[in-house]
Amino acid sequence: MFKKVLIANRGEIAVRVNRAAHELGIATVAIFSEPDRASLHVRNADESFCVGPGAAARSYLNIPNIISAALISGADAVHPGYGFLAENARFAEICADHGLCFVGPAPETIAQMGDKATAKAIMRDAKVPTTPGSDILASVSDAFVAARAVGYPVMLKATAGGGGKGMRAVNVPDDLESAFMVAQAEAEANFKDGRLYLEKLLEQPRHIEVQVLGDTFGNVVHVGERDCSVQKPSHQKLVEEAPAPVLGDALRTKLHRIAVAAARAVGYRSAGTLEFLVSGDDAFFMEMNTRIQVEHSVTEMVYGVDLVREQLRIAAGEKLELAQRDLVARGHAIECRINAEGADFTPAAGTLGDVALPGGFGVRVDSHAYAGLVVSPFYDALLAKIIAHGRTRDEAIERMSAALADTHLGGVKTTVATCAAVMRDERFRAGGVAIDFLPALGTAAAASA
Ligand code: MV4
Repeated sequence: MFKKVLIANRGEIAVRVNRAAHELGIATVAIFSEPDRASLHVRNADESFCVGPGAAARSYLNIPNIISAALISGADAVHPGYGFLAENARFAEICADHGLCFVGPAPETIAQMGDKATAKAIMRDAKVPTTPGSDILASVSDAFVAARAVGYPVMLKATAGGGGKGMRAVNVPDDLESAFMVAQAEAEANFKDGRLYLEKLLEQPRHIEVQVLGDTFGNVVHVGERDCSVQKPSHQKLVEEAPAPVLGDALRTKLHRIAVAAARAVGYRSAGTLEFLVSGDDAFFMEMNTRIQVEHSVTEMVYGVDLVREQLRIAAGEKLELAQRDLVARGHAIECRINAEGADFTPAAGTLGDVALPGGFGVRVDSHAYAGLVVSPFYDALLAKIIAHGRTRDEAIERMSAALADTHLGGVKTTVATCAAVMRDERFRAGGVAIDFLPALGTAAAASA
């Protein structure tokens, strides 16, 4: 096992990785930006290095400084968490070049899955169902031919995208040319890569993703699915749950089987997620995330598996501890993301005053929040993840509602009330809402206010 791991992240995930490392007897090195000096992840780590000023580009994305911190501290591994450098193939390669084990898949896998059109082509070749659509579009006239072939409405997507940037829905041929130009410009501006492809637009799909684990010996298991359909207009998730509600056993089993086949097809190592859009009885591969995800905790609650521990063990060359038959879902878990955000999900900065987080039977809180924490505008607004586990989905919802009522975060606006409104909502309680649920709820709340 590793002796020392550098955690190339901040916030709740840095705290989470620190904990898993300590449980395995691994010493930890935190990195921090100047405004993060007093952070919980810094306090909890065995040693720490300042890697630059507040702007992420100069600290948490500053590869030379992070590598220097790892080498000076004598770390033998780097855990990237999520966001920042987690899906940067070049960073993974640079770690290896410096004798540091990157806790994640091979750089080539990160690069292949990072290019969405390439990922889709690989999955199609591996017989994974993909949304009908085109390869890279060389021109607007290519787009007209492809759109006519799959039939309107269509979705234009940036191959360097993911998460919704450079994406445009097109309902009629008349709108295709301008949408193409806008999507291309957006992709070029955001990713320095304006290449687009298109797909048949799926109506009211659900976002269902499957957790996988692969080791260096070619063993691959799935750890069930999560429903992450409750998303903000910015495509950020707000509420996630496992297992997915109102999903037939046949489709559930099929998703699990497809995910394992997909992970095997790319020789996947570490924890990864296959994202699907589910529409009726059809499921289509959307993207593969080659990192630990924010919402990994709902899977952990239902399966009793520590996914970060598994990532560390796999990276150290150990075999998967669990066979597929040992992985049995128990009950239901729901996660609410508590962000420092005002109405309409606009970022809220400030200093946390009063902090009282929930707890008790079946409640888990992953957080770096403490009274006096300065919530800066530099980073992701996530303050805490509240996870409620119950024997049934109804029990998990009631437990979450009670936990949210016990959540007090003074000094900044948060998503607590929005999450509570989701828990009360009849459509959410019935289960199986589509991706347009939260934007519609937001509109309804605004109309009644
Ligand atoms: C789609 C789609 C409908 N049809 N693709 C959004 C982010 C990116 N990862 C893919 N996304 C979508 N792709 C086709 N062919 C609808 C979305 C989408 C979405 C997907 C998951 C969760 C929330 C979403 C919100 C809006 C659009």
